[in-house]
Amino acid sequence: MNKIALVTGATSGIGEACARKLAICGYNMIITGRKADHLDALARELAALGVGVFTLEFDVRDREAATAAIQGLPPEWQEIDVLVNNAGGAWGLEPEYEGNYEDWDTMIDTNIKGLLTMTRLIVPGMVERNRGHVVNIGSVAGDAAYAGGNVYCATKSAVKALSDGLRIDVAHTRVRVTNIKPGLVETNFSVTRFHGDKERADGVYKGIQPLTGEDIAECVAFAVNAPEHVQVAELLVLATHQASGSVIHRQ
Ligand code: 8X3
Repeated sequence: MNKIALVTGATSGIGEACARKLAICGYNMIITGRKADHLDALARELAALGVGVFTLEFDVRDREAATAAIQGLPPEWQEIDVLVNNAGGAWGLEPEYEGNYEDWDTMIDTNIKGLLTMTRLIVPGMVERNRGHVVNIGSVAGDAAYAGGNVYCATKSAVKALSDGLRIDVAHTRVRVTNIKPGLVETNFSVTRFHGDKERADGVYKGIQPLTGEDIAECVAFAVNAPEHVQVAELLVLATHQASGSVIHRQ
């Protein structure tokens, strides 16, 4: 029986690339997201790779829906070996004193509370089985704040603290915890941040070759496929001409 991996926010970007990569690695995949049609299309693609696929349509912000989805998994899908907490994003780039309350709530509810909910639902089984791997998608933004990043950076700092905290709490087990911290990755990330302003989003990646979702998926696979005694605790992955969240050399 293949191992099982669950990826949240699998309908686009890093999540979609992770789902594809882990399926290629032979995992049976549970893919979750908010868009049923995207989930179905990806499920068909992954199934064609010869692995089992289960789709769960819910928003990680909806704790009741997340709980019902995970608790309602058929018995053969319940023993999740790898949880990729990917669902998240950035909304807005205003100065903190001018920020939008709704954007703040969306980021805090998705990037922090959603990740916590999934962890709370899935990690007890891992601890009980004494095996498993949690991969949290953090960010270079969690290492230091950058202009306008304020709340987004804070949520990614929280992902670092929650990854470190979980690693401590499961240190007596064989469960591993990895925090992957990407820099500039060209996905829908900036389109979301700028509320659909594609031109402004494109500007973020002007003059620099950004990372791709696939680059990050490779890092996830590296951590997950490492020998059992190896725990990749953290990986900071930047574009070559990026030195930090705020230092980017553009050509
Ligand atoms: C995404 C990376 O540098 O745009 O988390 O914040 S950055």
